[in-house]
Amino acid sequence: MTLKAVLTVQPTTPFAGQRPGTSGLRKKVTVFAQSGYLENFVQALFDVLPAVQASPQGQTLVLGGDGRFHNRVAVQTILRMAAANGVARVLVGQDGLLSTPAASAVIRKRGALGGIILSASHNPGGPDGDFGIKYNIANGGPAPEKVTEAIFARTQTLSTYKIMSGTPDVDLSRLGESWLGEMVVQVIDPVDDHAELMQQLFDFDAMRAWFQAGHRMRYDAMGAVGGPYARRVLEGLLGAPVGTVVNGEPLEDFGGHHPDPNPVHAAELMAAMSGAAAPDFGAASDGDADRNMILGRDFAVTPSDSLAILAANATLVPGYRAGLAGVARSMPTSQAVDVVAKALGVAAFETPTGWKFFGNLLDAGQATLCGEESYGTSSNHVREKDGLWAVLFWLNLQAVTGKSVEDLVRAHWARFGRHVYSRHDWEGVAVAKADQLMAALRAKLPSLAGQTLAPGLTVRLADDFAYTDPIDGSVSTGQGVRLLFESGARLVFRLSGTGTEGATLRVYLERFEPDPARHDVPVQDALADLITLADVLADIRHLTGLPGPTVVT
Ligand code: VG1
Ligand code: CO
Repeated sequence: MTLKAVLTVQPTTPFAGQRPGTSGLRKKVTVFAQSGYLENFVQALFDVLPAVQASPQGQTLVLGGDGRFHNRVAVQTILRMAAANGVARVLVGQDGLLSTPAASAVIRKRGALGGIILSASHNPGGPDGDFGIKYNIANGGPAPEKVTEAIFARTQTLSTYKIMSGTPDVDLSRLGESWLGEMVVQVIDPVDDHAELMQQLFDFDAMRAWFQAGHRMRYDAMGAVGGPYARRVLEGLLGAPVGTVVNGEPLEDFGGHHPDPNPVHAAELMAAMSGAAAPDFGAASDGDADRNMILGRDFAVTPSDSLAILAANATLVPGYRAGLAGVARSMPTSQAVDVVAKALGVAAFETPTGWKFFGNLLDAGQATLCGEESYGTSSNHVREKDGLWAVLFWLNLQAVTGKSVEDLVRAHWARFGRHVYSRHDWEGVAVAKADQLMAALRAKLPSLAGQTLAPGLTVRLADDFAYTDPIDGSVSTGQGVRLLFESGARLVFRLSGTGTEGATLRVYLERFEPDPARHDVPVQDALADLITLADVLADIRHLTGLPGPTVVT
């Protein structure tokens, strides 16, 4: 007997606070699990699509997530709602899984109208953890602000949502097609399209030979969705020994890990990469596998440096043999890549934080590589940051140059100078205090230009970063307070837009060091005067009530 799906129009009332942040709507699982919460957001999306993009009726959408707690339930709800809203076909990753870069690749390759990605990325998971949802448009990239703002506005007015009922959950464990009402649900292998794309970009023969020569690597997937992707490529296609990928099984609570690949949360990998017996190459990805951490033996690569080094060496990799059209970085990311762009004679763009701001530059062919200081790097092959892509880029460079990670970084510093860089996060700050701190800083800005705030730190420019998109002219203001000093040093303050509890103040510190003799000065020492200045200027300790930053990367 086949059960017939029944279209139900369900009354609902708006929830406050459904405005997407830096990367989608992120809240506690307990918030998302409330009856109607996810449904309202998804219906708002379907309601605004005709105005901001195209009607979802008769279209194909992509759906998947990082596998965190609530992913399975949410996928079934969204499938029922897609069917009720007239979507013709949904491509859903097996078991509801798709990494963020893979979702981007699938949207592009299959010509979908867009995709819904279920992830709170680097935020912790589990029943007490975070959940998230975001919409990506037809280019495979995060929806721009005009779309997310329209969705938010609609969440404040809607009074019903549409959903199919009367049928059991769709079986997502097997590949293939089934019907949900008039809609086709096509369960796809979550890895295939992405793995194929990687083979088009990188020198797989050279990387295979690198492993065959006995080099060793450790890839920590942090119990998140990156495991299957890394295993297929590294242990499968490249012949790396089984066990190269650790924590490779996607788990609903990430095995208790905080899936944020930085030296603090990837402490296990840091330890494994220390000492003479450590592997040659270490890497990690985050909850949705769009971030990357790159390590050599006893050596960590700063993400801003990583972007600059990939740009400087891009022509050594098949996919970028013809050179770069341009590069782009988020404002808080160090200026290391700007120096490379200058040497290459290509444009360097500076955008607000968040991958959505790179989409237009990539679509217009003005930028080839993009990156953020927050362990995010990618290129025009997708419209998201891509963890495994960055790892393979570094592997490809090691394989064709015969140099270690540390050698590659040191050679780069010797040629271009070092942009000494650190980010200090002050987490769990009361929202009112954080707002007060930023408001006080903004009020000070007009008085700062030209002032010498500490020895060697004369302000050249102090502003609240605003960005005009060079392609569509859209303007984004209030993107972070920045102080640029005559020496090239920078100090940037902004509040996180991805957290779910209190506020997080991010302080970004940067100083240029041309002298190779000083490239080994410990980073926090080299930045000590900027660290002190930041505290004095923004009264951080006093206003946050914290004795020091909670995370230093
Ligand atoms: C953080 C990072 C930002 C990144 C964003 C999403 O945002 O700073 O660079 O794009 O996370 O990354 P915020 O607003 O908290 O500083 V992911 O991997 O969480 O999607
Ligand atoms: Co992420």
